[in-house]
Amino acid sequence: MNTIKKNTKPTLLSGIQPSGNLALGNYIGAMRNWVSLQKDYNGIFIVVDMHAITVKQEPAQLRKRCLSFAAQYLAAGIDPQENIIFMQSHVPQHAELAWVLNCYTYLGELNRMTQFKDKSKRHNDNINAGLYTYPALMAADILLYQTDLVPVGADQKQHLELTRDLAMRFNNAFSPTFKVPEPFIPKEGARIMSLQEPEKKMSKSDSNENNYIALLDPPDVLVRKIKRAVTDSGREITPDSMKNPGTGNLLTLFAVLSELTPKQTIQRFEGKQYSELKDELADALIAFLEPFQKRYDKILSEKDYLTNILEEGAEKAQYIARKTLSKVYRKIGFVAPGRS
Ligand code: ATP
Ligand code: LTN
Repeated sequence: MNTIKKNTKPTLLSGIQPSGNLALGNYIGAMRNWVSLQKDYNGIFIVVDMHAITVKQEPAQLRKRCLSFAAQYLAAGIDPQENIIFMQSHVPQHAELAWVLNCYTYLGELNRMTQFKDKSKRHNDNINAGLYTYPALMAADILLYQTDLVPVGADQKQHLELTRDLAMRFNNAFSPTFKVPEPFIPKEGARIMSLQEPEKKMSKSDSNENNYIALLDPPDVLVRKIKRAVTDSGREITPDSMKNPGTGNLLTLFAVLSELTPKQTIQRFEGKQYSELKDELADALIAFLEPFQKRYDKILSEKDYLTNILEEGAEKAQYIARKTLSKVYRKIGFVAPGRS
């Protein structure tokens, strides 16, 4: 009798660029769902270093941050025994498939990408070709692994739609090659807003550190950032507070961290002063981040542990990626090495 059980779990894949300091928006919009979904999927979690260089990075800092991000994936609760965790640049098939997909992506499609438009404005001294073709590399990340589900924040919806279009375009032009992935965008917290400028999203590489909570911020910094967060000009929480960008954002943060619905959160704070919401939110944040930071410090103190996980992750990833890429090369008409 065959005792080897076939692994029939679907594949879940996501990645974050090691730019800036991993922030609460990234955790709530993306990582939290990686953790909660991992038991039902084969998880693949990537530190997308190649995407990070689409904006200027200081090499020594980038090197440190890549390892720090991997350690934070683990500290958040990604189980390295059950999932594949690796650095994008350790698996050359990402760049290779990205090139092919670039040749099936229309300029009109790339011109519509809002992330490109936003980043071109923010980095107008460095509007490079990589920033423009970024979505083809992201599609390669996803399609190489025959991914079923991609948990991301709301800002990535457009990139996911392009990924799906590219998969279908390729499958139709040749024959079924790629699985067409589904996005997973959470109902609550898909778009956490900036603390000081709540009309824009919280972003880990914001030049103003007061705009975001970093997962590695020490308690006194957390408290200070929450105290300074912008609310509306009222004083007390009302059912309408959810609609205000600043106050609503703080209520959403509290709801997510305390696992309450928005309605339960309003009930809890209705009639209370904004300062009470801020105090309770700061306490909830400290209760969540302190153990996270302890786990992080421990992981970083065992350097080989992380290096081994990443090495093993890259090996497993390459095994899967090679299979998809060789299919793609065959279908588009490249001659396999050693054949004539
Ligand atoms: P950067 O400022 O470096 O561009 P970012 O904070 O926008 O970074 P990304 O690396 O683009 O982060 O995103 C990583 C993941 O976090 C993605 O799934 C993205 O959708 C999610 N995410 C980013 N910002 C937020 C946010 N404010 N609210 C919810 N999810 C977010
Ligand atoms: N573009 C994403 C990061 C990213 C990603 C991925 C997310 C790169 N490759 C694959 C999910 C799956 C962003 O958040 N800016």
